[in-house]
Amino acid sequence: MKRIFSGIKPTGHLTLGNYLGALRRWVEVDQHRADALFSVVDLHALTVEHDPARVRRLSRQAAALMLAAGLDPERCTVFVQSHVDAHTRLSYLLECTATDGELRRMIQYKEKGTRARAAGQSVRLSLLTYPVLMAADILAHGTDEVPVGEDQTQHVELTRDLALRFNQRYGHVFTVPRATHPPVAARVMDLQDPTSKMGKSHEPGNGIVYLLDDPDTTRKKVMRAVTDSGSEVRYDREESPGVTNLLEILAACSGGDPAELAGAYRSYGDLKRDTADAVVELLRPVRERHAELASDGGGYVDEVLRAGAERASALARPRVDAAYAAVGLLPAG
Ligand code: ATP
Ligand code: LTN
Repeated sequence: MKRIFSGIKPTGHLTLGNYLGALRRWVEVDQHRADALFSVVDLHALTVEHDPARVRRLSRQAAALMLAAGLDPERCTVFVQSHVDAHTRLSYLLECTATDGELRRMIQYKEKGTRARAAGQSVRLSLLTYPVLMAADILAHGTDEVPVGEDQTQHVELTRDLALRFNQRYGHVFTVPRATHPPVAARVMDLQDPTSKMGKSHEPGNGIVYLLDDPDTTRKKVMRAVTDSGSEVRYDREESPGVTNLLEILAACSGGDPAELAGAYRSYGDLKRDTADAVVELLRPVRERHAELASDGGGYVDEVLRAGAERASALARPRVDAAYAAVGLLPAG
């Protein structure tokens, strides 16, 4: 059976981008067709300045939202990355496989590093090495497929390179994974700045729809989305990024094709109204189930995470042990 692995960082409240680009596919497709593991990758949240209490709160909330969105612990494994030692254990071996040049080329490192410096903050070394930990997350579990948004393509490519290099040097230990993306909305853009990605760690504002926003707020954000000069509804990322973003979101919500949908609209107002309705209805059940889960004080979520960590640890340990042996480290006994 195919193995699938993916993760979400507790760096902010989950957004519509996280949902359309990743989580929704995990729920609707991936958990039904493979042995799938989904992780709150909390160690990755420490690569930028963070508040410990907030990371703790957001980790619980991310796990609860993953379950509220429909991940079923009977079908897949849901766990917190830091509960499974294999990830950091393997990360070190992969740091001995990757080169510093490779990591300095990562777009996310360049972007986030620039942002941190501009804010007068130092850049943590872990921001540079973070794609190696991500590779370890993936490779520790013998992953075949990594369902992610488009922004993660480069990191999964690096993971493939590291797996191939390691296997070539030390013998076959790792499966070489590939990234999969949703057919539309693999890169949801900020509604106020449709040339930049909707990111959960960005400064909150009207451009970001959070899964837990109430329907009125969601509607207002979509209705206020920046569109383009002109009035023709065109599906064209370069020339019409704002409208194209709305078309992608609407298509993802309604199961349509964004280019075809463009032909059905005469005005931006109608497009916004339909998109707002579609987003509100799509997120309604997730918000409702999240409220139910939150009302039991988190006991159910904690139990799912405990069982998930146990299964994930058992799954990863033999492969990471094999990697340790392959590079020439003595077995512990
Ligand atoms: P951060 O702002 O801290 O970088 P993020 O919002 O990019 O966070 P992650 O936790 O890094 O979110 O990503 C979880 C998953 O959601 C990944 O598969 C990522 O590709 C996907 N994703 C994140 N933002 C978007 C987006 N705007 N459009 C589509 N997919 C997205
Ligand atoms: N780097 C990813 C989060 C992430 C991930 C993973 C995704 C960490 N480990 C393993 C897929 C598989 C991000 O920034 N979205």
